[in-house]
Amino acid sequence: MSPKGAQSPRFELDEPHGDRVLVIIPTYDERENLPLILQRLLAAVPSVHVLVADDGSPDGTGQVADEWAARDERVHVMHRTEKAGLGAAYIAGFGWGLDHGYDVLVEMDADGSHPPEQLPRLLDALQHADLVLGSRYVSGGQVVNWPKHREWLSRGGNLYSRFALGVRIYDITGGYRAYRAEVLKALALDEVASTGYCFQVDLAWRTVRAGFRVTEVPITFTERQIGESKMSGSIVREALLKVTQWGAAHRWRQLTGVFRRKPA
Ligand SMILES: Nc1nc2c(ncn2[C@@H]2O[C@H](COP(=O)(O)OP(=O)(O)OP(=O)(O)O)[C@@H](O)[C@H]2O)c(=O)[nH]1
Ligand SMILES: [Mg+2]
Repeated sequence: MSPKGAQSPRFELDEPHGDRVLVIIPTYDERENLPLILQRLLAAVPSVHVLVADDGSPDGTGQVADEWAARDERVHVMHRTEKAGLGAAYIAGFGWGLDHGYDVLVEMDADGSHPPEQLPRLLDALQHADLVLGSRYVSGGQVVNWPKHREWLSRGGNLYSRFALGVRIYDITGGYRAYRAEVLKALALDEVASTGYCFQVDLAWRTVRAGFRVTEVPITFTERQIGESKMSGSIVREALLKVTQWGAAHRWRQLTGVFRRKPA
């Protein structure tokens, strides 16, 4: 334990791990949420840097981010011109983070659903993994205040993905995760076209297929209290269609691999 460990349960990032961590927060109309999440995050893990990737939010979230960046050098802002979806914002954010030499890139929503206080758990697990998923559906994970239909949609999507893709990941749609930079450097990010939840499945699936170590740690996911969800029917349809296609392609590769294998 670090000498400060007794007084503060906070993760002393510079001491045990020495990784440069960038937390990417994509925003669209999160004017009220952004200051709350930045405050919590920078208090919980003061050594991280933050990149707010804003898609020209009409409510002025981009200006709020600029004000923070002007008074805190850990905070950076990427202004994008139009709403192009969560996936595109993350891809741009990852590119920025890799260009700036960060070792670890974290995904976190702005709406408070992903508790920054649990980030140390993800970062600790990353010492023995290449991608750590904050998971609502492993032992110790929790969902708070979510309407039942949203929880069942999420659980159903995860169950379907697990069987379609044949991976033992219980929360592959979740968006609270930490990547080692090596993973993102190895993946062909410019080929990723998924936008909604499907983006999360897409990246985890590419990570698994590339042979990296993926692990899950429990998180407490809390429904947003302020602002509106950007979840939509088209996001669900995109995920269903793509996961089915990836699963079918995977099974086909397995099957043709069996037939191509020479007898001993
Ligand atoms: N830059 C950018 N951020 C987005 C876009 N769509 C959503 N976001 C952000 O992505 C994060 C997750 O979006 P939410 O609307 O909370 O969607 P969700 O968490 O998948 O769905 P809920 O569980 O219903 O809240 C939030 O920080 C949003 O502001 C987008 O098109 N561009
Ligand atoms: Mg949300």
